[in-house]
Amino acid sequence: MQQDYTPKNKTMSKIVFITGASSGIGAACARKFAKEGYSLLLNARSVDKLQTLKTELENAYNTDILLLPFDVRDREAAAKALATLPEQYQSIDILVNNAGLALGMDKEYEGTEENYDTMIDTNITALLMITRLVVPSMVKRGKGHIINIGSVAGDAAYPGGSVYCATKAAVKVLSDGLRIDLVDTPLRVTNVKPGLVETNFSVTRFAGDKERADKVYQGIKPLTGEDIAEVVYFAASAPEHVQIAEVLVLATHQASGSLLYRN
Ligand code: 8X3
Repeated sequence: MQQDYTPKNKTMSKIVFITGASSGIGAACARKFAKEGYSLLLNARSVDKLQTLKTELENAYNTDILLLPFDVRDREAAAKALATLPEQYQSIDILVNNAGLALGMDKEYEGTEENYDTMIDTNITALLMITRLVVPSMVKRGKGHIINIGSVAGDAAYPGGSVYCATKAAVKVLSDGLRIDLVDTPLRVTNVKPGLVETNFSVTRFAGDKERADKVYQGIKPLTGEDIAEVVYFAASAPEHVQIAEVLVLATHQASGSLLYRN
């Protein structure tokens, strides 16, 4: 994919790198940070979806955007993309580790190996590997913020959520561990834990079954990707001495991963 690296803005503004940016919470974060004047590094698997988002954002805001189309599970592709960033995009200020998914709602002893591998590889291993690739240069520069998109699902297991919940519990522990490891640096680590957010999350979870996915949001007003992007941006824009370590964001009629009130 040929891209023009010439920045529109002579002095590049702060740079945010968002994984899984082509839809849902990731795309909402891209819109919010672009609106606030950030330059964007946008990752997802689909070049077409990324390109559509890039065009939308470039038309709406004065922003510089570079697309990094690779599967976050592909370590070689991730390492290559980050090692060959054009110079003006190398100083990443904020990493939003958003790429993640749930597949199925099976009992732990009945789900497929493939679904389990995909969730664990994407939600845990890839998040860790992207962190491993990005954070050393932040440490060297003494500047940076890692924002992991966890989930209320990481707080406790719910029926049919065993493996997904386990991956989000891992995101919490990786966030806490990273915060410990960076305590002697100016870097900050935030774990944003959304509850019910209406995106393509449930359509993906139910393998494209839109009717089943729609039922998840029936009788309750869910959060939107934009609601979560506002929280992510709040954490990112807090004064430098303020580290928003963890935020649980629920719909008003949601009390936990397994308790919702529907009317
Ligand atoms: C998504 C939240 O409650 O649908 O991470 O698992 S939930």
